[in-house]
Amino acid sequence: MKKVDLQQKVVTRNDEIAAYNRKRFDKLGAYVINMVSSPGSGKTSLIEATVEALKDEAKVFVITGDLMTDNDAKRVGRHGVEVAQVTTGDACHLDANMIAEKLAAWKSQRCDLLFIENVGNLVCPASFDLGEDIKVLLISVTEGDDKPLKYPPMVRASSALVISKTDLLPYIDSNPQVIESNARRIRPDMEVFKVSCKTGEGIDRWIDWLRSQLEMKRQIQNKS
Ligand SMILES: Nc1nc2c(ncn2[C@@H]2O[C@H](COP(=O)(O)OP(=O)(O)O)[C@@H](O)[C@H]2O)c(=O)[nH]1
Ligand SMILES: [Mg+2]
Repeated sequence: MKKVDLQQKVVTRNDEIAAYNRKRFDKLGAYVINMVSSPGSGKTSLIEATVEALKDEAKVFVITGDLMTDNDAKRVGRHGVEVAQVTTGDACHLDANMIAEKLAAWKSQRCDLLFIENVGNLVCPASFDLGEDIKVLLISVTEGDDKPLKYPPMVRASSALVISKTDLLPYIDSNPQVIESNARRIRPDMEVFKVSCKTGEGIDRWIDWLRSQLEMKRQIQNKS
């Protein structure tokens, strides 16, 4: 019983800080994506491809999260955008306070798109709001078509699903239609993309959708 109370308190405190982050993001004009997946699904690769496509038309920032190393920050930084690494030590997810600390160090007054790459984990990041606009879930075709059914809280929390590494389909037993329909059983309104960062297949549609999301956020902010 005590454990449940403590967990509830932690999540409530996190939600308060996430609300503060959300205000900061709105001030910066940032559309914020919390990228979630199991380790190795291709989060950093998709962020790199997206940064390359959008960096001349939008101010993009990236926060990468891992238990150890700044490998991902280095990878993304090579594309010429501002990037900060959070190393969580032994924590299996990012929390709102880790993001608030990075925000406090920011000098920039404007950002159009912020990617937060969460720690690779299909469980805990579902419970921790960072102040983002949306969560985007990646599931690669190598992970097993039933994964959406096994991790329903993460699917429910995510507005979009990216089925990644489609270039590997000829070599493995996977059907992306089944991954999609399993995800839609849990969240019918999900936006679904099928992409390969290796061949570039599907990246254009992802980028066009992101552009429409950025425009929508701009219009909402102009009205308020
Ligand atoms: N074949 C193939 N490999 C990919 C693709 N995207 C990422 N990878 C590889 O998958 C591994 C993990 O990718 P990474 O972006 O680091 O995943 P993360 O851990 O989710 O950030 C790396 O070896 C990538 O080169 C893809 O579309 N096709
Ligand atoms: Mg990564």
